[in-house]
Amino acid sequence: MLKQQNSPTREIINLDGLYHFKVDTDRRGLTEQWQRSRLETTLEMAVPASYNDVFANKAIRDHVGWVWYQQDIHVPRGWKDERIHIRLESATHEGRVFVNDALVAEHSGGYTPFSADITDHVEPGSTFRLSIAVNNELTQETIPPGTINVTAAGRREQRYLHDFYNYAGIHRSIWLYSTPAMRVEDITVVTGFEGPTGSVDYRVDVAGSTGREQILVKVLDALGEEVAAGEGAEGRLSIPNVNLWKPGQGYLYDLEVAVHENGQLVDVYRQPFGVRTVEIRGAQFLINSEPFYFTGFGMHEDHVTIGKGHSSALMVNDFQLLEWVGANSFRTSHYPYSEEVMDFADRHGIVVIDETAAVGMNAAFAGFFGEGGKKTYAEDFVNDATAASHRRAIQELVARDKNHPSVVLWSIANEPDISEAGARDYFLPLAALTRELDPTRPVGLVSELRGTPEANTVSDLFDVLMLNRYYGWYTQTGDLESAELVLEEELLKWQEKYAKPIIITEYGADTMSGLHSLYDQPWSEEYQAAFLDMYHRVFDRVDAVVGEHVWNFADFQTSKGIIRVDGNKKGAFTRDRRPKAAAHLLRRRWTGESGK
Ligand code: GCB
Repeated sequence: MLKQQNSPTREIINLDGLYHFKVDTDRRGLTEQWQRSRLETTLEMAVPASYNDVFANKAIRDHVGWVWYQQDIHVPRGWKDERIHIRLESATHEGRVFVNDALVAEHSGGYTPFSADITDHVEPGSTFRLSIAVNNELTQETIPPGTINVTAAGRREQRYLHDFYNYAGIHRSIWLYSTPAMRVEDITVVTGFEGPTGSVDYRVDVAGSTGREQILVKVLDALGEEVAAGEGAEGRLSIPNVNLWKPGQGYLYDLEVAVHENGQLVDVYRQPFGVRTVEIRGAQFLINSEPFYFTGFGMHEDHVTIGKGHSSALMVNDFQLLEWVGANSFRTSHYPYSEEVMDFADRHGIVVIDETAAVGMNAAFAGFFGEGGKKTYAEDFVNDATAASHRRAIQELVARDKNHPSVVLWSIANEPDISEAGARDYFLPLAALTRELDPTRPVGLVSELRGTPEANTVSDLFDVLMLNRYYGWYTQTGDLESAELVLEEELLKWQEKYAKPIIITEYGADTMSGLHSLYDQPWSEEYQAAFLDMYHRVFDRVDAVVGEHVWNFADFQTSKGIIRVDGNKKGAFTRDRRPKAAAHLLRRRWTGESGK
């Protein structure tokens, strides 16, 4: 799916800002068709942002169900002969879009974009009423899954087994845009190189084809100079003296695709891309045929007040801190991040492990909620409907992110149960689907402690082993000596059994910024630093370890619970992005001499 773009044949209007906002407390909005008139409300809500922390209102923060956004939108008079589209970069977790009275789009999956052609519903030169209903409910049919309970006090309550707050709303931008009737609908770019010559295999899909169009393509370098050209919907182009996209050096080209008819330009679209290769060889992860070692974090889209809302200023600051600390990569734990983040990573040479929102699919975690003995792959938890949503989540992620050079690895789930009967049948088709959609990138799944080298039934299905480990925190608490022994022992078993690259996708300790101790005191800054230091010693002794992602980049909000104190505090930075002692330690390792 292509993003909206300004070009000589297309125009875009950003629809961010304040919307009339109404919480559908009694679940009446859809049946009463609130889109048909002005919302009865005095509340206003900003897009993009999570609504939860914006109002000083517990009922809004804890609301389970639909909320409505509404605004009048003007359509430019100059768009008379154009197709007119609306695109939401996300609506978390389910969105319905109405133009005046009509439903024009519905989408489930809170972190991927969707769009609709609304030409037949609007009049250029006039105004329409845009209403967007957004539902935050998580069920067995959603990714991530969840359940809705009624509390003893009669309140509907959202439960879920993942460890981040269920922020909701319109987290990313909304766009109105025009295209010609015949237009570039999709572009796929796959790159390679031989010596100094880059290769670009491209495919263009055209919508509204008249059957008489001519497709012309050009490769433009970073200065806008043409370096290759061709014709046709598919083909291979060569770039002499190619500038590779490399970690730390995000060199980008544009593939300019022009659709002509009768010698006239009909549509033109520029798709940025980088020339690079990714390959697994034995236990090595190669980018451009060179071994790559991942340093960085599992992150979250999470900030004070705006929750999971995108902010360009805060995004730039996060990337600045990644650079300061010497991180070369991150994982989009535990859902696809905003398209602006992916574009920024491309431009700045930051390597990304791109993850679906399949998180919390593990009955073992239900124990925390007093629901021991539950099964994961069962009618009342991860079932066929969950699998269907999971397939869609993978399809939408690959469709959105396939052309990003920064993305080097797909992570199709975080910490599902991988040893229970049912796990292999569940993941085998999903791994195959991901490879079919994108044969060029390795595929993995992130696993937790219980999926040991002996017990798991799925690790052979994947190209990379991504492991989350918390020895010294959840087990061997405060005992780093023992933790060091069991960690090393386990990693050596993985290395021996699978001979695949291992990325430690999570390791970390909750830490109260400002708490100090002379002893191995969990929650102190010293303990977090000693914990990370110990893991690093072990990583440096295990050859198959090709990456270390600390959990987490920054403290983040979670649902309430007795093991969280106003959120998860495993950040190297606080929630307002101040460095803990651990951040300085990581900086020394990742920018200095020590380390692999
Ligand atoms: C994990 C999860 C992550 C949690 C983390 C923790 O294994 O993948 O979402 O936040 O542990 O801090 O417990």
